[in-house]
Amino acid sequence: MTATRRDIPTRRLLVTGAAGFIGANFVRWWLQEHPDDHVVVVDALTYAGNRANLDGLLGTRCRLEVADINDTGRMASLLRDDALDTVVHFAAESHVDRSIEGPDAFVQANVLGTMSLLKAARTVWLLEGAAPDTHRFHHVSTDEVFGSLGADDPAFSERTPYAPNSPYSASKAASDHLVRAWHHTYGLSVTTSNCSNNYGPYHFPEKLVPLVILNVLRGLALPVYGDGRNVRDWLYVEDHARGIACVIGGGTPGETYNIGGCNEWANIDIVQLICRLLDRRFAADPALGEHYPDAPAAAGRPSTSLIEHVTDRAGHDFRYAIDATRIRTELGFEPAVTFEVGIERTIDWYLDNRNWWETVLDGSYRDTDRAAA
Ligand code: NAD
Ligand code: TDX
Repeated sequence: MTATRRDIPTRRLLVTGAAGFIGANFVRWWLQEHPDDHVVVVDALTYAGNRANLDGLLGTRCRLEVADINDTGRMASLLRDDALDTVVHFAAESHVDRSIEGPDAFVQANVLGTMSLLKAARTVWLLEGAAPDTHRFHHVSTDEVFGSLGADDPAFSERTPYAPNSPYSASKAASDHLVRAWHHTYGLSVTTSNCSNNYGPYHFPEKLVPLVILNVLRGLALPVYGDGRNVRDWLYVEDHARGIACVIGGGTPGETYNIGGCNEWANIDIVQLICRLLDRRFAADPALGEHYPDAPAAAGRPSTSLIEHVTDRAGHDFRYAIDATRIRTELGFEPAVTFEVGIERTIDWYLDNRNWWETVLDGSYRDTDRAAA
C-alpha cells in the first residue's frame, strides 16, 4: 500500500532540526506534497543549522522557532498553542567524528533532547488530552545503531540487535529506546525509522560527499580514512523524506522501519566517482576552469590526484547495509532517485549554490544569529 495524498489527513507538524540537512529537505518536500499542512520548525541553530536551508519556505504555512528541544516547557507550549498533531524529530548532533572528540553534546542533544520532546508530547497529547487520534511522534534514526557488518554479512533488518560503536550511534540508540518506552509505557503513538547514509543538497561540508565535491573545486586534499574500503549504503535525501512520509502515513505505532538505498559503495570508490564526474564537467565546460582555477581539472590534471589516505577514524565501522524489505512490502516504499541521477543532481546543486557553501565555509552563515544572540 503506498501512502497517497488522499489517505493522509491534513497535519500540523512540529519538525525539529529542520535548519539542518535532512530536516530542511524534508520540509521542502513535505510542503510541496501537502499543500494544506502547516509546519513549525524548531531548531537551536547549532553550527549545523543554517537559516538559508529554509529559504523560500518560511511564510504563512511554515515558521521557524529558534529553540532547544531540551526546553520541555517551550516544546509543550508549541504543541499546545499551535494545536500540532505530528512531531517529526530530526534534531541531533549528527557527525561521528565530532562525537569522538566531544561526546557530551551528543548525549545532551540526542538522548536528553529526545526525552524532553517525548515528555512534552505526552503532557500535551495524552495528559491534557489534546491529541487527535492521528497524533504521531516520528523519530528519525540511523542504521549506525546496529553496529558494523562484515563484507558478507546479511544487511541490517528491523530485527538486528542493537550494537552501537561510536558515541554518536550510542546516543541515537539510547534515543530509539526512549521512544520505544514512551509507546510501551505511556501509549504515545510513535514510529521510528532507521536510515542509511543520505546525500544531496544542503549537506554540511564536514560529511564525505560534500567535502569531496568542495575540496575538488578548491584544489584541496581529499582525506580518505584508512584504506578507504569501508562501505556505506547511500540514499538520496528526498527519498529519505518520502520514506518517512510513508511511515507517518501507514506505519504501525510502536514499530520501526529501516530505510535504505540498496546502494553500497566503498568510500574510495565514491571519492573516485565524484572526481571522475567533476573532471567530465570541467572537460565539457571550459568556464568551470575559470570559476574554479585551483581545481586540478582546470589544469587538465585528474581530481584523483588530490586523494590522501589519512589516519583511520577511531572505531571506524566497516560496513552498513540496509535490508529495506519491510518498508517496501508493508508500505510500498521504493527509492525513486537512482544513485547515478542523485549524485549528478547533488554536484549540480553545489555548482549552482556557491554562495550557500562559501558562507558556510567562511562561517558568515551564522552572523545573523550571532548578532541576534
Ligand atoms: P544535521 O547535523 O545536518 O542537522 C541537525 C539539526 O539539528 C541542525 O539544524 C541543528 O541546529 C539542530 N539541532 C541540534 N541540536 C539541537 C537541539 N538541542 N535543539 C534543537 N535543534 C538542534 O543532521 P542531519 O544529517 O540532517 O540528520 C538529521 C537526523 O537524521 C539526525 O537525527 C540524524 O541522526 C539522522 N540521520 C542522518 C543521516 C545522514 O546521513 N545524515 C542518516 C540517517 C539518520
Ligand atoms: O573526510 C572524510 N573521509 C572519510 O574517509 C570523512 C568526513 C569521512 N570519511 C569516511 C568515514 C565513513 O566511512 O566516509 C564515510 C562517510 O563518512 P561521513 O560522511 O562522516 O558519514 P558517516 O560517519 O557514515 O555517518 C553518516 O551517515 C549515518 C551521518 O553523518 C550520520 O549522521 C548518519 O547517521
